[in-house]
Amino acid sequence: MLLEYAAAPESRAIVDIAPSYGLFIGGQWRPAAAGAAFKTVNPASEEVLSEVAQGGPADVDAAVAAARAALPAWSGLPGAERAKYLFRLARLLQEHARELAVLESLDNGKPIRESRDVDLPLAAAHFFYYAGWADKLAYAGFGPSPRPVGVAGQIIPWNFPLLMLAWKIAPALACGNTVVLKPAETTPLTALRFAEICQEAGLPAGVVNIVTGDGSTGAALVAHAGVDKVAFTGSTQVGREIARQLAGTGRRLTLELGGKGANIVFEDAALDQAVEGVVNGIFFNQGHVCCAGSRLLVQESVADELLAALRERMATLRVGDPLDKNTDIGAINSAAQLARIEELAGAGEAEGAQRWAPECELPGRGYWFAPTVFTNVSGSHRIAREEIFGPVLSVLTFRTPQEAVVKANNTPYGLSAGIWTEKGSRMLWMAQRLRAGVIWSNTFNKFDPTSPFGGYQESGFGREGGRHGLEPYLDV
Ligand code: TXE
Repeated sequence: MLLEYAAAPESRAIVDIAPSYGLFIGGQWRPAAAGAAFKTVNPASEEVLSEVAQGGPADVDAAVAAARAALPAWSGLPGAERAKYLFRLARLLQEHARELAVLESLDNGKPIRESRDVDLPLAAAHFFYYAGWADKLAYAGFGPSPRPVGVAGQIIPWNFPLLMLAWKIAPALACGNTVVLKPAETTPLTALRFAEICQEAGLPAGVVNIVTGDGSTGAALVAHAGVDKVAFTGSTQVGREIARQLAGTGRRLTLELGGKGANIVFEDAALDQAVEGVVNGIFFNQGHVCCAGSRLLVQESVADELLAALRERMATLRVGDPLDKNTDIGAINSAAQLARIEELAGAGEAEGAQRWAPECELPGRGYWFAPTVFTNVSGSHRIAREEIFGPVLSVLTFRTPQEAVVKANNTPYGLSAGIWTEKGSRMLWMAQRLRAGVIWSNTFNKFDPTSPFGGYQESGFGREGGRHGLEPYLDV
């Protein structure tokens, strides 16, 4: 399917989507051993984009064997040589950025402005950053000759498909590991395009293997004894299962799971900026963000003023065609995710919270959800406790900084938080007391490859990004 997107004229991107894709194993493309396949659809139109191989245990076995066969040569390369490949991958991501951004928006539903300005630049930046580490591992504080762990089994979600791939693959390769990566079943296309980019970069066969499929494919990868280290980003429920499965096997694991981030606005904050931060915190990427600021904690004295400004701002958000660069909120990634969001929003109303959304016309086909805010929320409500993973904000109020800390920490998660105040001492006081792996001040959803990212408690363990992101992939 050759598509030229008039709606994204600035990119003139032509995306070439094949009618079907195989698995990328040992540098070769092949159908699934059992011949199974699944369809990936455009969530904005419900049209089938392509048919993709459904990897089974035999395919996982072949991919792990290919990764193991490639390991001695890859890990034996001098770091500077591995770095050259990573730099090449980074540059190729930049060269193909326009096309990849359109492909990501088609398969995922996210606004083209975000895939173009956030996902793609950050994915390339991760490869550049970890390329820089490949020949400096001896200086990274892991002893004079840290070794790669071996074959990494990496399972990623659908909210930032290519970016999560970069977070997983770049540090693994820099440290000399080889990889079997399973993309999410609703968003396999950019990972498959990345496999072609690996070929273009001349990456040795078997260093990166892409096995598409659903949860059963992921489970086969986790169960495979030839996988030395599992890296998983996804739901807390599946993360728990994987932790159980790996317990006692001696195989390594990092988990990046859900969140219920608090965006905390004090009365002395620059309220207009805070409104932008709250909007970005929950409506960026349709709220399909593990570190989303899905709970707004606002100081009582400015709650009315802030909420009025927030509603006004929400009324300007444009929901619709992900390929239109004026779109703010794209399509919900799947029918299943839309159903989950609707169920939780329904629970919010049933438990007595007050629901508000601006009037906006949603397209007739595809999966859509209007930006929504709940007030009169109590800490015990499901919408205050459970990850909605959609454009739905729950608002709570507080009077004192102490109360803000208690309410923000009243969650089984611990991934992110935001603090809005003009007072530096208050910001530091809060940051020391919030149980969250990432804390932003007077901003939100800012990412950088030099910064470690990860959670506490049910948000998982292990860090990705920065020097800390090397740790899971090295034996000291
Ligand atoms: O996640 P799953 P789902 C949260 C978010 C969302 C909910 C459900 O709240 O509403 O999870 O999303 C693979 N063994 N997050 O159902 O199932 C699966 O194929 C091994 C937060 O999509 O966890 C996909 O590749 N792998 C999160 C990946 O796991 C398995 C991002 C994630 O899918 C598996 C996504 C199994 N038994 C969802 N079952 C975040 N932290 O950002 C599934 N998978």
